[in-house]
Amino acid sequence: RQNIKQNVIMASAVRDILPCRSPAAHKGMNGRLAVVAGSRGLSGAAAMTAEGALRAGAGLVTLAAPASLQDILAVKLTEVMTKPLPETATGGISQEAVPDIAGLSAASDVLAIGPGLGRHEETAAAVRAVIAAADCPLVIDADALNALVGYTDILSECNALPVLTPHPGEMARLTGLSSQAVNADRINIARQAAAEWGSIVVLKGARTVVAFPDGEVYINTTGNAGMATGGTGDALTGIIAGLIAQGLSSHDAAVAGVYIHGLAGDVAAQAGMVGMTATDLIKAVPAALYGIKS
Ligand code: B4P
Ligand code: MG
Repeated sequence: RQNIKQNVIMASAVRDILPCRSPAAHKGMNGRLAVVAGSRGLSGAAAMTAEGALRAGAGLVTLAAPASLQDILAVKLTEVMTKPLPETATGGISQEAVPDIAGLSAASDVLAIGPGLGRHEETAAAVRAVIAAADCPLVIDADALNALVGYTDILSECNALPVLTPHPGEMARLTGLSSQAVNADRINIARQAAAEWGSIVVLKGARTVVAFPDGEVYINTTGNAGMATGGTGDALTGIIAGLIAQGLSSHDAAVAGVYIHGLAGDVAAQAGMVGMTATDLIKAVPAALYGIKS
């Protein structure tokens, strides 16, 4: 175990990983990305995930959300396409949404699922069906992680290595530990989970840990306490998916994504750390990308 690679994420490595935009690029070359997110009262999480993906450079982003959120999402979002999904009486996606999402995933380079979906059991079952059937790479966050509590074995049915992005509270639910116990041994817990679930595990918080099934671990150094505010996790989900859409492997997108996300938080904090918002961070992603490349 002692010999397993443990790395700090370096700017130079992220620079090498990031895609170079061809001067002749068109939007079709920068990937098609689908986001499955949102429920009644949680439209912001869905919007921020989609915007994080766009700001990371994804070409075309489609947000699939419960039908009753369509009007509000159309006002919030300008560049993102929306797809209305069948919903439960409580305003979360229903089982009938599963074939629609399967069709969307077949036409997408990556699917980000989870932010703001809510915890209704029918929604959770639909999420599990989507994860088991998806035929593109997945980024799994928030309520899609909650849907996996007791069902992590379905992750082995994924075609590509899924990226899971739990905060310590979500990791605690998935492992049965307390969040204090998770935080007390972050590297080993992320590493064990990655091996057990056959997944890339991004354990968030100050010094986010990215762990791979072979035991390789990366620790992030960007970011600041101003990011401890609602929605920054949704932005990360979008950023990682946005990098996969542009052709990065899930491995490279997870490593580069957490670095870029933290750097965007650092850029946003230059205007004041306390009181910065997730929207400020999302708007700073292009400057963070530019800073890494130049
Ligand atoms: P939820 O209510 O599920 O919150 P959320 O919708 O997931 O919020 P969001 O998506 O914006 O934030 P996320 O944490 O995903 O859960 C919140 C609850 O979870 C808390 O009340 C708490 O109980 C528990 N919890 C969360 N974080 C915890 C922690 N570190 N220790 C113990 N319990 C915790 O994403 C936030 C993003 O900001 C991540 O990318 C993270 O790495 C970054 N970030 C946050 N604080 C940072 C810091 N100090 N330095 C650098 N980066 C930081
Ligand atoms: Mg979150």
